[in-house]
Amino acid sequence: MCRGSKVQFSNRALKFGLRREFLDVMLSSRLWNRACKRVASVALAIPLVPPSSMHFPSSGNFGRRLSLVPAIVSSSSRSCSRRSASLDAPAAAAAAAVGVLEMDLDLLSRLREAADEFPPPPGEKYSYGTAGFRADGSRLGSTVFRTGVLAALRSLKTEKVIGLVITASHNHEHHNGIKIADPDGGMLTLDWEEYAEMMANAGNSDLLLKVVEDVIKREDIQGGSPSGKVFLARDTRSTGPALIEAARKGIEAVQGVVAENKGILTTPQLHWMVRATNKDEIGSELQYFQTLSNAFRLLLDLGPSNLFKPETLIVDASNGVGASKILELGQKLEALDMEIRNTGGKGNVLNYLVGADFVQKEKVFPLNFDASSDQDKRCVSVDGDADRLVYFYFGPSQTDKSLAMHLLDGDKIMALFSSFILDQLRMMEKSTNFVGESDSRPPNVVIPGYGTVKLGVVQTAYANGASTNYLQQKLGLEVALTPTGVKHLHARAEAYDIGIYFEANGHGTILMQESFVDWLREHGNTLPSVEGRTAVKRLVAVSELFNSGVGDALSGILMVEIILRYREWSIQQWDSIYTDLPSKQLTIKGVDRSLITTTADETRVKSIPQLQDAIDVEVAKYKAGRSFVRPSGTENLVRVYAEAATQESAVTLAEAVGRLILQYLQAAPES
Ligand code: 16G
Ligand code: ZN
Repeated sequence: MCRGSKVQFSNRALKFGLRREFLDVMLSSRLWNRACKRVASVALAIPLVPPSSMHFPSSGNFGRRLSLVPAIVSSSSRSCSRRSASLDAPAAAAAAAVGVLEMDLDLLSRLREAADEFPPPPGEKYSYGTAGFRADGSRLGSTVFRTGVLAALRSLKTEKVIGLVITASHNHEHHNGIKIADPDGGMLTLDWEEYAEMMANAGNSDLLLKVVEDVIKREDIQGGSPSGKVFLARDTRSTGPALIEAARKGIEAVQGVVAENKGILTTPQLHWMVRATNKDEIGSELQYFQTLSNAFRLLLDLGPSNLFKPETLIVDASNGVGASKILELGQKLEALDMEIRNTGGKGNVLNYLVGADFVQKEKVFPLNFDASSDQDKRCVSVDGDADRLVYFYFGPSQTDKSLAMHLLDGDKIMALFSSFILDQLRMMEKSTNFVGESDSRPPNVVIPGYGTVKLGVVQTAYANGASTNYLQQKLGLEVALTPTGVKHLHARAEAYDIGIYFEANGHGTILMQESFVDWLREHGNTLPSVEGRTAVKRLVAVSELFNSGVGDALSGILMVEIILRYREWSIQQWDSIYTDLPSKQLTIKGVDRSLITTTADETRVKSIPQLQDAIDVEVAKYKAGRSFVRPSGTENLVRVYAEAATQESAVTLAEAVGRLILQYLQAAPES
């Protein structure tokens, strides 16, 4: 920072001379750390009019003294000793007299040197995308280092612990990625994504320093105390350890910030630990397991007596981090029998033909599952970093007698959760003998003493039309649509007292406002009936079970398993709450995805109106047809979604729209 301040302060110095105002500016600048201030104090202590005992060359009244500031500043990105060497004689003497020469001098004194170790690969352009940076793991060192720097600055800015996780989620093993968890355990605030991109794309260390200094200025970040801390974690990818080291170096290149490596964790675990730590709770992994398993047990205890016990749950762990974590969780839960498959190890490739993304997108069962030997069993797939889950089973297909895989995706999970939460609210409402007026009908529930409890669900354009219909028509809920990406759904869900969000791909959570949960804790036991009070306790337990920062496959599994027990439902009964409209997803590679921009809900192309017109014409040919295209935020491709009355027509529609993309994007001018 001091280094970057060089130009700024040199100019100011020229303008002000070495007048007291200038030094005052220096001293009051929040960009200067204590050490810089001390050196400036020393300068202030030197009389402004040179004492007769000191002889300055005749470069004007202040010429000699002017060099003090640039000298301090210009050396500030180097070591202290080099800095002191560049102080001019009187300043050095004065500084030495008060013993400041060996002090750490500023926030970024180590950054340049550290950054030089991680030069950015030429010609790459990084985008923070839907959920952090993603690229081939071997080419991510510089981006990870720089994101480490940003996380450190974010920690100084917020004066809280920040999280940084190295993962590429459901993507191939050779990919990797990095994303930041904010102090509340949520995703990095959108305003800072721009900084992340500016830093990742700075062409060399000088430019990086410049960007960092700008961020420091814009955010008015101060060094010194309190110091910052960043928790680091990674998934099981082979490039993970080297990238963790790059992140650590980035974090610790910022003076006063330390990295704490939490080892291998699921993404949601890291988010949870950051949130808990910042709330002055115990933010350990052990406590995470304890919290989830306690909430699970409590919910079972609060359920109907003689709780129904379903068969063993079969878990596809995607050969990822979820395998060991689900095993560990399972060991704490007597009431949940699980058989875990695709646990990684030799020859078992992360996310390859396994995992939630594969199962949900391809609608195919994962490796090591078998339609006939696993027939009717309740199965769940999580993704590579265990923040998504989808359920499935093998049973007779709807069209013939053959065995088919039946998918219960994020939409169906959300439908299950929403109906459960709604039941609890209705029980509380009933308990108060509240005679509902129009505003107590869905989506609102009125609890005297609290008022209207706002319950809402959030989906994206990928939500199956049948699920939206179920939520709106059957449950009477308000359904909000946002762009793809948890950060968007999460932000929208925060508008409710209880916001439930899920993407069809299985990422989602139940979010409860802290003020609502506080009210439940404080006043819930005043509800007149046992049923009402029990419902309150269940809601409080649900708030404990769920990771309120991001979706968590482990919480999701526990919640599904609880509701099935309460309802005494098999997976088939759960599946039958509505029937999905047939759908198909495709990806189109080899086109410039940046040429496509869409409306906010991602259902229509904005940038190429002719393409949208052509899609409309195609969709109109199909009964119950719906299709949209959007550029991926995580991969270099365009995605196509299509829905129609039959599976064959959904596939044909998706393929037709895919051809339109090729036709229009290849014809479109270069961006
Ligand atoms: C990431 C997002 C997920 C989103 C997906 C879209 C998080 C934690 N994850 O996995 O929400 O659905 O990207 O990917 O935000 P796409 O842009 O490639 O379609
Ligand atoms: Zn994931």
